[in-house]
Parts: sequence; C-alpha cells; structure tokens
Amino acid sequence: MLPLRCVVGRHGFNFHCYADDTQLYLKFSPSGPPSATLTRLSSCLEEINAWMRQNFLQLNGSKTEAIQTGTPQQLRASPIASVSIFGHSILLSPSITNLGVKFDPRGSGGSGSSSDREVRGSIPVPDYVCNCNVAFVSFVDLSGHCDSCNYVTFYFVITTSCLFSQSILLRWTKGFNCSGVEGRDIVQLLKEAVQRRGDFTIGFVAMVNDTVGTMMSCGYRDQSCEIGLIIGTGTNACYMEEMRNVKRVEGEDGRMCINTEWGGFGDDGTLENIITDINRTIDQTSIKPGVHIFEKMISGMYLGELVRLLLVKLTEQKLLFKGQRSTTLLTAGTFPTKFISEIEEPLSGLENAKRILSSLNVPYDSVDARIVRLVCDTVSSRTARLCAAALATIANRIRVNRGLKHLKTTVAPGMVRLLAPDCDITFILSQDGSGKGAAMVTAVAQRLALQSHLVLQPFCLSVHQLRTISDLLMKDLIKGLGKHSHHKAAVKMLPTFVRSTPDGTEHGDFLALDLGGTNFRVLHVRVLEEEKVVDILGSQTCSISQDIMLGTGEQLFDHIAACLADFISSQNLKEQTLPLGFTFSFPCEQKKIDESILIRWTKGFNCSGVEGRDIVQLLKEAVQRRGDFTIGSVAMVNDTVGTMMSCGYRDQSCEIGLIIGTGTNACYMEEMRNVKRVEGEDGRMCINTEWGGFGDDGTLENIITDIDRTIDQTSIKPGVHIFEKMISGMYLGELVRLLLVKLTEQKLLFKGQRSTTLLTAGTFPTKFISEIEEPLSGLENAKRILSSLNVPYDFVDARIVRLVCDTVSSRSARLCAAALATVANRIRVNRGLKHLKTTVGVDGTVYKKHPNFSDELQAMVRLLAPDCDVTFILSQDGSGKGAAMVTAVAQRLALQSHLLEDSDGDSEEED
Ligand code: 0WK
Ligand code: BGC
Repeated sequence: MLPLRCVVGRHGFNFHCYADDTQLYLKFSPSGPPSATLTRLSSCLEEINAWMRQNFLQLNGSKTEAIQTGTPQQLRASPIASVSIFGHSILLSPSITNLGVKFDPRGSGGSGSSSDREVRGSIPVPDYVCNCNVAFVSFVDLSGHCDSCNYVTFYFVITTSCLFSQSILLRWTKGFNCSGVEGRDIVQLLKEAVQRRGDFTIGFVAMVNDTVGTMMSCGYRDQSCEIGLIIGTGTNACYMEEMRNVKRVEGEDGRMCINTEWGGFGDDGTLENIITDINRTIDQTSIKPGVHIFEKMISGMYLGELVRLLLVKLTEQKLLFKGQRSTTLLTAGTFPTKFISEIEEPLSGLENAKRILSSLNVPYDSVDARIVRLVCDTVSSRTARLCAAALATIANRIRVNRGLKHLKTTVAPGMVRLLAPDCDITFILSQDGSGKGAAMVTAVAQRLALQSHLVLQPFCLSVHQLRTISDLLMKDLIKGLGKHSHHKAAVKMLPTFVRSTPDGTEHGDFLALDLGGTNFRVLHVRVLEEEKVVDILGSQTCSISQDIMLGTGEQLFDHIAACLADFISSQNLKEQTLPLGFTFSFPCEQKKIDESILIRWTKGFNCSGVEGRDIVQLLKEAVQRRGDFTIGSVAMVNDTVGTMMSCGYRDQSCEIGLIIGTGTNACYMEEMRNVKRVEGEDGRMCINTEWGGFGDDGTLENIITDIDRTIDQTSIKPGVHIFEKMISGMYLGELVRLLLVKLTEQKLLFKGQRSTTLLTAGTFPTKFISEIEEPLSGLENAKRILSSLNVPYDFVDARIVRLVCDTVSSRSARLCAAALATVANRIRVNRGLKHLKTTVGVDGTVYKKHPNFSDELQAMVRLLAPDCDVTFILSQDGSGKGAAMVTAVAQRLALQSHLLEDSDGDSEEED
C-alpha cells in the first residue's frame, strides 16, 4: 500500500503529518481560475479519504479546517471563500490552531522550542536534531520567506560512519552510543522524528559523511579536490576510487567516492607495534573498547586525554610537578584537546600552559610548563604524522590507480610531502564545514531525482485523471453497444453469443485450442456433471514462430491443424470426433457461437488473408486439407470469455473476465436490452469489450506520452490498440527501455553512457520489470540485468531503473483499474443497484507474474468503484477449460432448442 506521502505527492501538494493530524499545503495564484485549484484539492482529499478507509482510518470532516494565507492584496484578489470536503462546504477560517500553534492569513505561526540536553542516550538523536532544527528554523524564520504558503523544506548532514543511499549506521563513534540506532536507516529515523514533531517538514534527504561533504564543498571551489579529510573530534578521509576497484559495487567505469572510515585502522591488531599503554588505557576506558583504534590515537576527542595520562605518568615518575598529584589532573576529561593548541601557540603557549596548570590546581614551575608543552607537541605531532601517513597512502593509491608518475591533487593541510614525494598535494581548508558539501550532494542527488521525476511525471496518473479516463471509457462502452454508433466506436463491444454461464448440467469430452497468449495450447477437457468438475485430461503447448505470426493465414491454420493432429494422435483420440472450443484472443465480430470474423490482428500477429474472414471456417478448411482427423461442432470464444467461464464454474458470481497478459481485454455480462446490435431484450449476453482499442480515436491524447507514441509508431499496427500499448506485457518492457534511454540521454542515468544493447528494441523484456520489482531481490536482479545488457551502472542507477519499472507498471495497473471500475459500475447501474457484489476471473502473465501489480490494481478498483465489492479469482489452467465450457453450454442450449422444436412439432401434429 502506498504511503500517504505518495498519495498526496501525486497531487503536487506538500503536507505535514503529526500523530492523527495532517495538514495539506497548496500554492495557487489568486488570479488563476479557482475551480482548477479546488478540483485538485477535492480529488486529493477523496484519495486521502479512500486511503484512510483502506487503512481502517476515518477522516474526521467535522474537525477539518481551511485557511488561506497570502499578502493582503493576494487575499483580497482571491475569489475562494470556502472549500468543499466530501460534499461539506467548509468556510475558510480567519485563523486556525494546530498543535498549539495559531496560524493567521499572514501565514505567521508560533515557533518550535529546543532545549540543550545531554545527547548521549537521554533523547533519541533524531529528535534532538529536530529540536535543533526547529530552533534554527524559527531563528531564521524561514517560514516567512515562502510565498503564499506556510511550509519549509530543509537538508541534513549527520556525521557518522554510514553506508551511502540507504544509510544504515554500522556503529557509533566519538562518544555517541544511542541505543536502537546501530543497524538502522538514519534517514528513516530522522523522518520519523520530524513526523513525530509535525511542526516542520523536510524535503529530499541525501546522506553524506562529513569527509564527502567537505570534499564536495571544497570541490566546488577547486575541481581537482578529490580527497576529503577530517581531523576533528574524529578523523576520517574519503577519496575518488576507480570503480573497477570497488568490488562490492557493480560496474567498471568511472570513479566513486569512498568513505574510508580509516578511524577503524588497527582494530584488527595491525598497529600493535605502535600502540602505547596510554593508548590502551584510552581505548579500555572508552565507550567502545577495540573500536576505532587509529582514531583514538589521532582525533580531537582523545588527544587531550592522551596528554593528561602522559602528564599523570610523568608525575608518578616524579618527572613532573615534583611528583605532586593533583586530583583534578587525575580526573578523566579535565585536559581537553583545546589546551594542547593553546599550549602550543608559538608565542603565548607557555603562558597558556601556566594558566591552564593553575586552573587544574597543579603546583608547577616553568620547567614543568615547558615539559607540558613538549608533551603536547609530542602527542599532536604523532597525530599529524599518522594522519600524513594515511593521507599519503591515499594520494599514492590515486596516483598508482591512474598509472601516474606524479599526481597533482587537492586535499583539505607538513609531513605528507615527505611521505608522498611523488604527489603534489594542495590543501584547501573547507569553509563553513561540510554543510555546503552535503547541500551540494543533496542538490546533485535531488537534481537527478527531480529531473528523473520530470521525465517520469507524465506516467504518474492521479485519481482525478483516472476518473476522467473512466468517464471517457463509459461513453465508449455505450457507443460500442449502439446499433448506429458501433462502427465509429474505438471500443468494439463485441457480442459473444454466450448468454448464460454454466448451470452445472454440462458434461462430455472436448478439444480446446488456446491461441493469442504467450503460449499456443491444445487441450483435451472432460466436463463431469455429477462432480461438477472440469478436468484437463491432456494438454500440449506448441510454439508459434515469428514467421508464422507474420506469414499467411493458411500457414497459420495449417500449423494449428498440425498441432491438433499431433495432439489427437498422442492422446489416441483419432477415432473420436470431439466438439472443439477455440479460444482465439483477437477482436472478432461473432455472428454465431461458431461463426467469428477477425476484425484485426493485435499482439504482434499479422498473418495475411485472415482479417475479415471467419476463423471457424479457416480452421475447418485446414483440418480438411489434412484429412487425417475430424472435429465436431466448434465454439469460438475470446480468452476473456474463456477465463470468465472457467472461473464462473467455480464461482457463479463471476461475470467479468479480465486478461492482463501479452494483450489486455475484458468481457462482462451486459443486459440484452443494451446490446442494440443483437435481437432480444431479455436476459444477458457476454460482451467482449476489446478495451485494448480505447483511445484509438484520440480520446486519450491528454495522457499519451511521447514514449507511448514511439511504441505505437514502431509497432506492427500503428494507431491500433493504443490503450493496450500503455498496459500490456507486449509493450511494458519496451516502455521501460525507452525511458531508460531517455534518462541516459539526459545524463540522469549511467552517467549518460549509452549501451548499444539498451539502444536496441526488444532487449528489455517485460519479465525484467517483474524481476526488478521483486521486494527483496529486486535491486540485485536489476544489477544482474544491467550487467547482462552491458550497461555501466552504479547502484544509484540501479535504483532509478527500479523506479522507472515501478512507474511504468504502476501506470499500467492504474489504467487497468480505471477500465475495470468502469465495467463494474456499468453492471451496477444496469441493475439499478446502490451496491454491487461481483467477481472477476483474471488471467495473464502480467497479472500473475508481477510482484505487486494485482495489489495495486485491486486497491485502485476499490478506490474508483467504491460502490462495487469486487472479488478477483485467478483462472487456473487458462481459458481452455472455459472454451470447453462455452462449447458444452452451446451444445446444451442447442439440444434444448432442438428438443423444444421437436416438442413444438409434436404438439402441432397433435393439434
Ligand atoms: C492464459 C489463457 C489464454 C490467454 C492468456 C493471456 O489461457 O487464453 O490468452 O492467459 O495471458 P498471456 O499469456 O498473454 O500473458
Ligand atoms: C485482443 C483481445 C484479447 C486480449 C488479451 C487483445 O490484443 O484484441 O481479443 O482478449 O489481447 O489476450
């Protein structure tokens, strides 16, 4: 189920959620037509209401308030005085109070409070960060700066060692040790905390390590900056590594910034030789013994303590302060690292040393002060050297990576030059910290997301749009049924002459052919009256090659007859003449149950000499041409009808058949009085809608994208089955491929590197979409598939590919839902019902194989047809059984009318 943010996001609104309060913010220009704004608002509210219902929540209309904010001139100009919410008109309030904050039309409200509390373990860090943020927001009063709407967006930097896009905290360092965070996604925790507060929002979040932020902000000034270095409370560095060496991430080309987390150097005992007992004391008394050994030798959090312990040691050995111990100096944490910098100040250092020793109640003399300065110098110098060694290592690695004799690079500041003589390193100090850098990374990441979003936006259909589509389709259904309007109708609404669903008296053996889906199948089916069972006694799948699909009609039907002959002899049925049910899944004008004229080919078929011909006749001719077996009466059905019938045998309330597979279509039981092209007013008849043709007359221009146009223009039948080409399995993969190519061209994907494979039509089959959207293994599948397509990608690319798949399949599910909701509402209205309970029999690989297609489809149908209670049952064994059922029903009806005629004959004779 999509989170509420997606529901609201689709309407382009911003929002707050706090506990059970939700605030919506929409901007509009007071000079624009109010209707557009109000319509958007009401359809968004309707969707929220439906979302709430699906999540067993209730929207409390009576507590809903609305306020309009803006400059006095804007407020005067705005014609809006009230908004309607679920039919209730809500007057705009002069002011509203939310979470204790009073808002007025000027958009000013009370600000949040922040409190300085201990950060370690008392309140969760994310909440603390939020408090700081609220304090910051109200301090800079950002809210005042937004034009006519009251909301703020903000970006964060959390400097802890984390993985990149989904940032799971590996472990705390630098004195932090909050419970319940390690192993968790920091972004999620932050968002949850912001939501818990509800008094401000944050927009797009990108997580960066401070070294990365530092490199980025310096890189903005000096493009050759490719190393980020932090020597502060902690220490760490990042640098641009060659992708070919980043073994944990797929892809060989280009570079990736690696956050080394070098603070952990030595955690595996590597530095045993240089670790002093003082270092061991520091480590054992730290919050996380054994963690970040290198950092504990270098960074600001520990240097002061290192010096203090050394001074204590020298005191114990009577080399300092005449061995007089001071309780203060014996206390951990009393010699902060900043003392070292003060004491090492070239000019005032010694004075500072004395001032500090006095403050520590240490009885010292000037020699002591000098020794203290020497100790400080020793400790800080070791730090600088260790850092230099590490940094030189990185600089050399970059040099070697690039096969350079000499490297010129930039870092943020002696010693390194000595250790990396072949590297000319410039140090630039980051200005304003890594905040800018993080903003840069966020800006880049957001630009990528936004631009991708802009490319994908046309594929995201709101409920409002889906309702419009449903209304348009309803008109087309009626047009298709019309005697005089049918010929102009894009949605053909073909009578199938299936008047009733099985009544359980059907029985006998049948052959069934199933052509038009992924597989062409021949089946031997037995219908057992007593047991009410339809058994498949045998089936055979035969392939239909591209040549046959595009060859002559004769070749196709000879191939069908050959498969049939094969099967009949394999089943030892040669001696029998069985009735045959033929599921022929293409638009056919059915004259009778056994006379069906092909209107046009779809789904990649285009055999010559068949359109406009009777399929049953062509089949019979092919069987005769062979002369090695015979078939009995034939019943022609569309796969939707076969599916409805085979499901209807299990659930009598099944009166809609739905296919979302290679193609898409639906049939349903229409009232005979509405089937204007067939005589008779009573009862019902199954109508094959052929909704695949929806939009062939331009009805869907507003939602058709340029990518859809490309798919249509490059298809075998341009202009035919526009709706199908936006939904069905034959086209979804290609839709995704073309979107990936477009994003690549806009340098939003794969760094703009084009792959010939991906540029080739048909290289991204629809099944890739289902694999990539698999909840757990999806991303891994995406990487495997991108490798198989020789696409140089990184995992941000992999994520965007998944987003594209999700967008395309989601649109397909939504469009299908709009169409199915239309059919369900039609049945309800036909029967003058306030509420309809019905069942849909469904089949097709997209519906069956895609991980969340069916969920999204069902959820959206509930939303779009709230007065219909629709149950979905998956067809088992396909429509072959259904075809046999139709044949059995046709036989039963033929027998009954025959008996009737006979009885009429008898009674006439008696007369
Ligand atoms: C299986 C049915 C067949 C129908 C097919 C549609 O037996 O009649 O055409 O589903 O799904 P597809 O194979 O096109 O995915
Ligand atoms: C055909 C329909 C068929 C659907 C699903 C469409 O292309 O026109 O007759 O029901 O595909 O297979």
